[in-house]
Amino acid sequence: MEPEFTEIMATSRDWDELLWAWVAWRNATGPFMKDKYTEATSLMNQAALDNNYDNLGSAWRYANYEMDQDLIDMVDDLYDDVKPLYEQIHAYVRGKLIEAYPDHDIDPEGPIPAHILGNMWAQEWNNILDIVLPYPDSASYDVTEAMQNQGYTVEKLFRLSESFFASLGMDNMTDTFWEKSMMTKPDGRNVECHGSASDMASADCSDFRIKMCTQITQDYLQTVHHEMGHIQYFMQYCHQPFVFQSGANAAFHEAIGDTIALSVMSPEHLKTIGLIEEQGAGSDDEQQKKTLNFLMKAALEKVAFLPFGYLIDKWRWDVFSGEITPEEYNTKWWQYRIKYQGVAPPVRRSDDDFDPGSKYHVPANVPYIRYFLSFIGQFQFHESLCSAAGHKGPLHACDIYRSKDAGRLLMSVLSRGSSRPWKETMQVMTGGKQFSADAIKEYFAPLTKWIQKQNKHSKIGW
Ligand code: X8Z
Ligand code: ZN
Repeated sequence: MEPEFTEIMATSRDWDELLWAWVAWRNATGPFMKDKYTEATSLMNQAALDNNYDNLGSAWRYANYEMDQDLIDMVDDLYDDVKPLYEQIHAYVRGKLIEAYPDHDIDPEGPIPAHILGNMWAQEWNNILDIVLPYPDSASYDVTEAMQNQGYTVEKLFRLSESFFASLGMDNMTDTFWEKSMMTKPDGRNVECHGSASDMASADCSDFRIKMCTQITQDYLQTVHHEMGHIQYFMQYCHQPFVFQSGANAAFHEAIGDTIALSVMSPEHLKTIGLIEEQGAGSDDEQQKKTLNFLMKAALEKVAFLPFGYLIDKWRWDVFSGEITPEEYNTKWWQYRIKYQGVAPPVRRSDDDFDPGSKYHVPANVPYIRYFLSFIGQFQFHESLCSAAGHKGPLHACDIYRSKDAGRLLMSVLSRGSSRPWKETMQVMTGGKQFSADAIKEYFAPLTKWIQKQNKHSKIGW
């Protein structure tokens, strides 16, 4: 997968090549897993039952949120709240893809073929920004090229992230971190490349490590911050009794690095670190074009992800409860992909295929709803850190760099670990007890207004 297939999916604009990679990855993963997955599900359900849970889904919801049906209701409500925003982005992107691939009839009122969105699972779409950019003559905020032109190294990405956290008054990475992390793909042996951060539970709080196969692209810059957010969390709650050495809930853990990255990737900050050129303020009109370009890039990352983040565990919860039977695994998978994401398989799928198996977290058995909640919560966190930092102006323009006040608030939240119920920690962080889509909607409000106008004559939905 990394780096070759990741790169093809991100950069190729050749329909057939993309299709080849899309099918090859699924052929190489799913079919071998299907029977094992069925067996593992039944064993894990039995274990959940033995521990007095209804099934594994219920055990996961309880372990990560101390909730069960109320968690399902909560994410359903959040999804309903962001759906109109997603549908607008979806319709706009579909229109642009129809222009970009004129020889393939993409239905202007249907789902989008899943292989042309810049990512193997169509989970984030920022890699097709070039196709979708609202104002191609104005600045684009994709920094991959700038990073490569400036000779960025992997170590530089990690140091950049470390220094942002440090600017808030937080700790640097430990010596052991630098010695024992795996930051690039090694030669001569196979490794699991999917990014991860590990708390090695050393008594003196010194051993924390990241494992990644880092390349010099914007996606990896994002992932470096994501993983370092996990490490900062580990370090901040390390003094807690062992049982409290975890996130307020699983979604908090996922949201910390991403929250920081919202500042790092802001236009202001990218100028500060020289990844985009300092341009004169320009006319109001020019300024607005730049803002829309920037927000489009961010929406392709953050809004496009939401239904994907939602449906993986929708599917697994239904698998674990028995609502979906093994014979229906792949059919239902695609029903959910079409229903929630509005993406369709580019070639016929069969019952022998097992397409959920192509996504790391399914065979690795990592719950996924945490990312859906993180992608909503990180905007709430960003908003409250920005207000702690005294930011004035639109949310998307905020950069909390060097704000010790924002750092103090963040550390007060991280250092609690899971020693308090998450709703109480949410209140410390945001002033309210709940996840709410208000912040993400506010962040994208200028884009939403613009895109609604562009979509006036398009069908919304599929
Ligand atoms: O798996 C991850 C992290 C490790 S916790 C790299 N993420 C999800 C994914 O890659 O599918 C981060 C965003 C969503
Ligand atoms: Zn993570």
